Amino acid sequence: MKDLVSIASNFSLEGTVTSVSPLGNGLINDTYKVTTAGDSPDYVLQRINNAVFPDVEMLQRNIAAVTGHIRAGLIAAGEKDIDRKVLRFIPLKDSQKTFFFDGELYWRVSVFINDARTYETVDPKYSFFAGKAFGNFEAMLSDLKEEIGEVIPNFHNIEFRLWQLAEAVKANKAGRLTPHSHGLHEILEDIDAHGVEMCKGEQLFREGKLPKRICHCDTKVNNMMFDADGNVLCVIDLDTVMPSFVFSDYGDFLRTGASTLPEDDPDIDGVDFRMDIFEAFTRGYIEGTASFLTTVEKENLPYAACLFPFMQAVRFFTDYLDGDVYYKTKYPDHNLVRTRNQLKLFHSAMEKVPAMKDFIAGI
Ligand code: GN1
Ligand code: MG
Repeated sequence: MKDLVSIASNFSLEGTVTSVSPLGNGLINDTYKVTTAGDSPDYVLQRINNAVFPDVEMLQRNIAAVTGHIRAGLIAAGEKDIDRKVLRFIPLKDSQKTFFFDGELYWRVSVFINDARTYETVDPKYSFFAGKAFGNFEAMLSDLKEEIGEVIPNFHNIEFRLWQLAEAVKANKAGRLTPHSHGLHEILEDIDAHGVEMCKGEQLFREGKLPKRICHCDTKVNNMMFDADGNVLCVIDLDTVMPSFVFSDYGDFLRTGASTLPEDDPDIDGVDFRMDIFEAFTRGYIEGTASFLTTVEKENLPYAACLFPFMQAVRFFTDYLDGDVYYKTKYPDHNLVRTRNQLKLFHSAMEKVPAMKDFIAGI
């Protein structure tokens, strides 16, 4: 294990470091809490997963632009306690860079937010707050001048994800697709039957009817910090912030928040799309985005609620055929179970599209 205290000592921290200990349960980066003596702030030290994010310069430039803009907006609005409402990354001692390369691994440090917590599941009340907070996040970034790079190109482009699946089928790297492989061809047929319909967003974009905006692109509920009274403090995990359709943030939250079961639960029949969470989150999201959301975007929110479980099924199934090289798996068919789970959620959401449309029309 690297000497974490000496890695942290490359950053301009206030105070004396007393301990470094593991923090959180992220799947991509390794995260630690850096505790300092006395009244100095504590910090979060992270090892950046350089395989998933090869362009660390761009990654940190994006995050600096986003956090700097939100910070300026909060100051202009007369907000207090700003270091708990937006992340602050710490530069190195000898340069303005906000990451440190130790010759092998990349590291960064931000201020630790005191007296805050995250949640793994949501009730309708919290999903309303989450909708509003993710909507506000996009609203705050709607007048950002700096260019934000596509840190993972085509990340939420379903046409690209379907192309990747077709390539995985052709290559059949893990040899999992055989004429007799049970159920796999049915999955491909199911995906194929809905592919064109699910590419509607990309089509609207080509027709000039749908904008790209700066989105968070990883809007799981546990990426939001709440204070002790249940108020939203800020949005965290800003690695995937990039230009995308608003469908990304709206749809990916519901994919996790509105499912009756976790994304890898093998009880496929028990997977269902929850309308109570949908309604509360949608109400919050529409309130938070009132300043910019267009009619086309608003009318297609039910499509987004279907697109994200569909896209996740495509991504999981691609990885299954590739031999489990992208997502961490705990058993051989883990990605296949995830695929079936997400396809079930997709169909459940599809059935509820008319009800979703009625609800949105009534707001
Ligand atoms: C990955 O690691 P985590 O859980 O934050 C993935 C998301 C998927 C998610 C599925 C960079 O996110 O896009 O929705 O798994 N992140 C990346 O659980 O690929
Ligand atoms: Mg993440």
